Amino acid sequence: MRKSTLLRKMITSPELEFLMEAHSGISAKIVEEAGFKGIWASSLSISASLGLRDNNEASWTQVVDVAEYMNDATTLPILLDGDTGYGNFNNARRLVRKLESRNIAGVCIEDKVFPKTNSLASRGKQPLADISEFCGKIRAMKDTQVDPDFVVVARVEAFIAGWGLEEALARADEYRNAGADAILIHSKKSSAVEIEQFMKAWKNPTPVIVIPTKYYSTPPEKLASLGVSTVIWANHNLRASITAMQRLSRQLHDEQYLINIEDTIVPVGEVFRLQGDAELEAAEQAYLPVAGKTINAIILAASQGKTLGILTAHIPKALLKIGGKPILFHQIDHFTQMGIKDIVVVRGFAKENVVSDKIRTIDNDDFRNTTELLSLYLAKDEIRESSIISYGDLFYKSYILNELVNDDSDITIIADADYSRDSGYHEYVKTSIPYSKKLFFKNVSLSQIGPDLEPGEICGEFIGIFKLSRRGGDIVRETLEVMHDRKNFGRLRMKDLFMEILRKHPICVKFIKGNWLDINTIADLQRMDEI
Ligand code: SPV
Ligand code: MG
Repeated sequence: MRKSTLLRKMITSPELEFLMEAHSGISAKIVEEAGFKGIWASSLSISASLGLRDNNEASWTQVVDVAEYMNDATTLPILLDGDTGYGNFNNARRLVRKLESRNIAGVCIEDKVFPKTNSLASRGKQPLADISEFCGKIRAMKDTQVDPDFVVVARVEAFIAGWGLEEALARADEYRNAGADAILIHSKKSSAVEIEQFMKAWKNPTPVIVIPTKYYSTPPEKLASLGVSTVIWANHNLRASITAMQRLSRQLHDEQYLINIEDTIVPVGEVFRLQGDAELEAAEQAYLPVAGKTINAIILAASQGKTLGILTAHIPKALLKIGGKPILFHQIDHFTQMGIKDIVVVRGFAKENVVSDKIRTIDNDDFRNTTELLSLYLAKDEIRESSIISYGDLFYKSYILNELVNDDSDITIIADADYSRDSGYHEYVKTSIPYSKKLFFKNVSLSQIGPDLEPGEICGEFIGIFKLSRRGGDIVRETLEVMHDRKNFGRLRMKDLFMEILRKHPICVKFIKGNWLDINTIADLQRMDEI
């Protein structure tokens, strides 16, 4: 059922119905969870929660924006307190169009003059609108609405302005004739005397709504017996939250300690629940890349990086900073942004510095005598359904990771066709087809890998990141077990693993061109900062 239809049913039902005030998305949600059937988007509460006065200080578009947040947060229909309609008939009908487009169920306008003053304020006059001008406004609003159930409530302020019963009745009757779906008769007396007079004299079928803020001791049964259709609790969530916030702020200011506070307020988890976190979690399951759900990452970050001298005297090279952030944490951020939250780091040198609540760790305490292959061996049981293995000193653009995540070969390594020929250690690759632009991001298979390839054979350079499917993981684990028996295992490199695998299984190569660096020298580090 449309929200407008729900609201219309409420105000025309023979039962006494209640609209509860809300002024924000979260308060709208709270009202719904309490069991109410409809919401009053109060101008007093909305303006106050914005830190403004209820004198049209908030622009009408700002009010409509708040109403939209409220509407998004609840399935309940909202009756917006539209003050005077924010101008003449033209402004009021434009308001109707905007409210309809944002699925607000109805609007109440009051017969005062823009800018209006809150009806309960002791300060300020309450000049009333000209009756015929206000009737024109109602007609314009009714003529504009597209949804026949959109509700227009006409609010009579004759009692508020001190004009008495006769004026109130005359106005209500005119507004009914102009097409109002309901009359809101307002009073600021501390008893319901004016409401009682009005209801006894009101012989029309048009429903009547009241706001008993000031005559709060009047029981709802009394209002029901007078024939009132709907009661608005107009500002009580706002006032309750002010009471709570004042009490808490004072206490925390005085005590400067949370110990006595924590149990008196909702846990943060309740905030998350009200924000609809569970829905987002379910949506993530449904919509994030499939690989992201089961993929995990293993970062090999045990080595010190001696060639970097003083820079790595106390931290491993994976913790060198680029743009103020350690390289390792650039990687961790790339992974988490891809939805890969299961991250294991194999640490070794200065391992006490490699800590984060985003990672688990495995220690390669023999890091001085071993290479990245032994680190991988230590982490082999972490290779699961789909795993990305990466060197810890690798700095790369995140699209490279994206390409790997979406690759479904069993073993895929990334190679840079724009390879370096400096004197450092590089694992060059020879592939089934040499790199060409047409190949960009297509897979080819690895024929050979190592530092000693003939220049004419080199197609690219392994950059230190690869992905394994479940089957690829099994192959790597089995191969590592076989190789582990060799005496010099601790000195073998990743290329030895790949060459061993190639004896029985293919390895895919994805080519990139640049957009990454590893760090072996201070010059590398400077280049990274330039990037
Ligand atoms: C509101 O809630 O903003 C109202 C009711 O308009 S009253 O504050 O009584 O004017
Ligand atoms: Mg108001």
